[in-house]
Amino acid sequence: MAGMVTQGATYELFYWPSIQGRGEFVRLALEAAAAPYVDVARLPAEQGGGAKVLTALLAATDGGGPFFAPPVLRHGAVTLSQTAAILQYLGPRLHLVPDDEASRLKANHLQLTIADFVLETHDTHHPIASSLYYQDQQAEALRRAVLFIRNRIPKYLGYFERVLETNVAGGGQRTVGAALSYVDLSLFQIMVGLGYAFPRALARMAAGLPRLVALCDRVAAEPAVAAYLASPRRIPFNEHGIFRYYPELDP
Ligand SMILES: N[C@@H](CCC(=O)N[C@@H](CS)C(=O)NCC(=O)O)C(=O)O
Repeated sequence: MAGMVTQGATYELFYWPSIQGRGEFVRLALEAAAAPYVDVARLPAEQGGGAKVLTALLAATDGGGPFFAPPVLRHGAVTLSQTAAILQYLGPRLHLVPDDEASRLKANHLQLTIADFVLETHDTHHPIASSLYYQDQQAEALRRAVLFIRNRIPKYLGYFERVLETNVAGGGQRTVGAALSYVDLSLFQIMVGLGYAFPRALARMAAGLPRLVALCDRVAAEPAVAAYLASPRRIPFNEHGIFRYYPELDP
């Protein structure tokens, strides 16, 4: 069993070194659980780090590869990509998901919904192609962002607000089960990310999302999370990641 082989191994995260991006959902889980991990591409090149290490890992065909895109997690004999799959793997090991199968399936489907939301968020500034500069698709971005703010943010956040409300075990305070889960951590990241990228829109919606706002505050106050957020390990938001602040997209 892979679990036996990997027991005790340090977690290795491979992700772009200068952005939070999708890697942040994995970093938050590792940090909240105080798990020993190395953010490999952020190490200096002489210590085996740098973006080239990441691109080499994506292309490698041993150990389960090649991989389409980061983040990638390596843990002993296991290497896997796709944020939701990585969190599905980490959840039980980091005690960030309940023990029962129904809860684990629920956490996974919620995380996949978050992945859809993340892609739509990315597409507000890159609605035509990731390979083009924002400035070369700004007209389309303006049209997309208006509809994202009007229709999609309310639909996604309204959905997660209802998920919190209907999770009886969590008393309206947790998305899955009674304790902190990786889905809670990811929703925290969604809320702070949207708050960075669309501060005006989110401020208008906050009153209608009391459970999500409270969840966000609670996650930020978790001692391990608070220590992480205050540390240099937390890369500041910037205009290279998923959540970008372009004032014209948030009128
Ligand atoms: N569904 C994947 C998406 C992965 C992804 O799009 N990764 C970005 C960085 S955040 C990337 O480098 N993509 C390269 C590409 O799509 O060509 C996940 O959730 O992990």
